[in-house]
Amino acid sequence: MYQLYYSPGSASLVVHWLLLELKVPFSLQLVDFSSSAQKSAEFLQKNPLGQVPVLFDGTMYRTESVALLLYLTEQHPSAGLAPMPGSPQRAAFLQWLCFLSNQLAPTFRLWFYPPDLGFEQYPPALQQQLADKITAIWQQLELHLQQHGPWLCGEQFSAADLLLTMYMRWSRNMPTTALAWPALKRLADACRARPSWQQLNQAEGLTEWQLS
Ligand SMILES: N[C@@H](CCC(=O)N[C@@H](CS)C(=O)NCC(=O)O)C(=O)O
Repeated sequence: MYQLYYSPGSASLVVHWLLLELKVPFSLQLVDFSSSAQKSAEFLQKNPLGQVPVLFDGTMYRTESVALLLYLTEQHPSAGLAPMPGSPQRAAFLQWLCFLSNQLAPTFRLWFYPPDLGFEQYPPALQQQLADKITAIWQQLELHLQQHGPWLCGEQFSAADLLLTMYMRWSRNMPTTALAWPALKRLADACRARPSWQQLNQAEGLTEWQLS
């Protein structure tokens, strides 16, 4: 049975969501950020970076959300949540997972963690630059979805769409939320219509997000 170390709404969300979609047994271990539990000696043994998600798979503690998406979808291929190696859509699946984790995730990390760059609070110009960079990425994704959607991998829904929806949720308190882009909103609405989304929100105590 899997054990997921998580913090509500954080990068562990997509792994939690995927486990629900896969309908495999798992348990949740809350990592309490308010008491810096992610930096405790015990947790650092599981992930020396002091970050969630961490997944115990019965053998090892494994980290990195995108690696976990690849790992879990390959472990449970019958769920059909990823084009498998050798299938025509596999390259697109890998491309979009890497795009999201290389472009969007590091920019969001900087947005949410000014101390990573030595700031308590960003100077307004730097904050604006980060917001602009995220906006440019939404724009690029919107164009892709309009031309090749409705999902990131075209006609095939996949775990990459869950990952994108998690990142979109992170923009909910930004000056422009990702829901302002119509094809992105359609994708997020379709993902949020899945029963697993309600289960996830309930389990993590999250509130829904809207176009403000
Ligand atoms: N590349 C990692 C990033 C994980 C990450 O940044 N997690 C954040 C939550 S979104 C975290 O654990 N932050 C706690 C901290 O840095 O103290 C992944 O995708 O798994």
